[in-house]
Amino acid sequence: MSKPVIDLITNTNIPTTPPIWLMRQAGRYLPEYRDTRAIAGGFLDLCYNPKLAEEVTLQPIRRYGFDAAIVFADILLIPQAMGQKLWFETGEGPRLDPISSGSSLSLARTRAHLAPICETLSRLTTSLPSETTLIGFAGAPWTVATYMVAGRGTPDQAPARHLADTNPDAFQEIIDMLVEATITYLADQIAAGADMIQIFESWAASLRGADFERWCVQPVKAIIAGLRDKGLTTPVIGFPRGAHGGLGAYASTVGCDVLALDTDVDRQAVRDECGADVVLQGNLDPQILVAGGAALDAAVDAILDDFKDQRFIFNLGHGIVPQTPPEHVAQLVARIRGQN
Ligand code: 1CP
Repeated sequence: MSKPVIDLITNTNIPTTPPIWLMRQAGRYLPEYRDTRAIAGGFLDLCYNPKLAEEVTLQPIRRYGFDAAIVFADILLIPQAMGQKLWFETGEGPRLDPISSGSSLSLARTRAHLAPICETLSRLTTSLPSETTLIGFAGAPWTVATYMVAGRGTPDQAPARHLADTNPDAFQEIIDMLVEATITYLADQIAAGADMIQIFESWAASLRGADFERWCVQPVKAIIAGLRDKGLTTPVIGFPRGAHGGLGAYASTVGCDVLALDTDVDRQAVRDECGADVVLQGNLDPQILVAGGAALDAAVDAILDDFKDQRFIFNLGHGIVPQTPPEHVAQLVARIRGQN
């Protein structure tokens, strides 16, 4: 059977109903996810357990029939695979032993370390409905490096910016190692069965001008080129969250097939700027999904109207938040599919 998301990318037809999936669609807003995570022990145990990671990837597909499933994993597994210590503080988020160069990192064991994620993907190729697109992913090097240098999530990415400004050679070394590890990891995900790849640049907003070009654009361009050099034509979704202007140029320079838009993007401007060649994805505000009701219906209708003449994948502008009522997600899907 054909897959609506892949058909959209490979054909030029515009379907009457756009395909839909949601960033962070597997997660804490679902009671069945919380149950499975408790069985696994912790978040990282869940990521490295192919059977349970498969289960949580399938949970939102069973509930809502999304057109795509994203493998359950995290962007910070790559630094861990390179030898950096990683743990999750309950209720707070990721923690890593901070680094200021690549000297303590190694690429020797990344494939073996990340093999369980590829096993999750390979299991999903048989358990997912045949029409559901399977998405693999990685973080973009800049975004991943912001966590590696700071040792945690930061509001302004100041530690990574400081290292890039004061010791660009050391920072470049970290970025180059991430590019190489990410090409290998994504190629392995594709070999295991991923139909499509998303590259999350969640912290693009902290860089401008030449810094944005050097640390955000060039590394993602190198990753996509690295995949193409291996003969892999798998579609890639770029997501430069908070990038200031120039989204059309970003998409054409990095060479992504789909451009994911964050909540703050002006949809009409980006549609005009990108033209018909790039498939767009996005950009419902996750907070409107928490609100539900008439506000949700109106926001969905506005997006459908703005993109009615455009190849488009419905998604959020950032990940689902844990306080989202699951029934609001059902309302969203029904609205898009014209059932309410
Ligand atoms: O169960 C839990 O309590 C852990 C919460 C959680 C989950 C469900 C984390 C910790 N990661 C994930 C899974 C995850 N992360 C997925 C797969 C599932 C899906 O989308 O359905 C994906 C694609 C990610 C990607 C990810 N991790 C990003 C990029 C997207 C984004 O949200 O901007 C980032 C920045 C991370 C780091 C991370 N991992 C977890 C948290 C809480 C964070 C953010 C930390 C911070 O900066 O505050």
